Amino acid sequence: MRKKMVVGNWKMHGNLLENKQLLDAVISSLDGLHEDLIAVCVPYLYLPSVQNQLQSSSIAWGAQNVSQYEKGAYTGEVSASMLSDFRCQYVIVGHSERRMLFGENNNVVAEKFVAAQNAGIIPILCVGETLEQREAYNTEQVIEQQLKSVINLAGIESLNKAVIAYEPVWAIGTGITASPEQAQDVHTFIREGLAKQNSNVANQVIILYGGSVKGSNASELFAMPDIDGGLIGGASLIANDFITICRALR
Ligand code: G2H
Repeated sequence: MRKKMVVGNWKMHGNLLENKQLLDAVISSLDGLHEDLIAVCVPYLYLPSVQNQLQSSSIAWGAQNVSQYEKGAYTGEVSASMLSDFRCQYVIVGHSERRMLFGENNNVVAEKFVAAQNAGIIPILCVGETLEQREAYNTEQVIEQQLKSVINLAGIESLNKAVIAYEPVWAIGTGITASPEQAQDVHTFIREGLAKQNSNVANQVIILYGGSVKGSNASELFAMPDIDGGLIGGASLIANDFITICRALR
């Protein structure tokens, strides 16, 4: 039986006070009361304070990006071992904002995936198509290629220690959510594609849906058989919404 999971992706939002208030509310509603995996991926600078606040709770934390390099003259970069110093359990790799705004291609994303795993951190690998690609009926091809780059570099069994997040780019921060059926179709495609290579990996890998998930639509998305939870952006910044989304896992 796969675990269910909700991950908040705070993106470039928050400050010390707001973060504390948000996590206070989340801890008081969810700590110890859920069997599911709940995590927040926060801006690097806030990792020490978030670690401090969450370390004795059942809520995990992580980062939103990581360097593909171990160490060296890479001004401004943060390595996976640095994230380990702050006990990050997760790191998002290949978010479409990184791919589109910061030029990360499939090869770089695969290297970041490996760097995270080498440091014992679980990568949350984001895949998804743009509107243009969907309208050109290229969704499956795009996602297949995004997964293939990682599998070619790290091997299919690397997905035993990873999470996949399907995030259609056209649904990110737009208020447009993929319908549960649209999302399920892609999740099935991903799982069936993996099953052809390794059925154990396919059965156990957590596949999250991300893209304008809110308290009001989480239940119907999470009710789909291959949607194991969500990667939540905007709504993860609003305590009540995030708590409602976490509760929608059951
Ligand atoms: C997709 C998602 C979180 P939002 O980027 O990764 O953000 O829920 O705001 O669409």
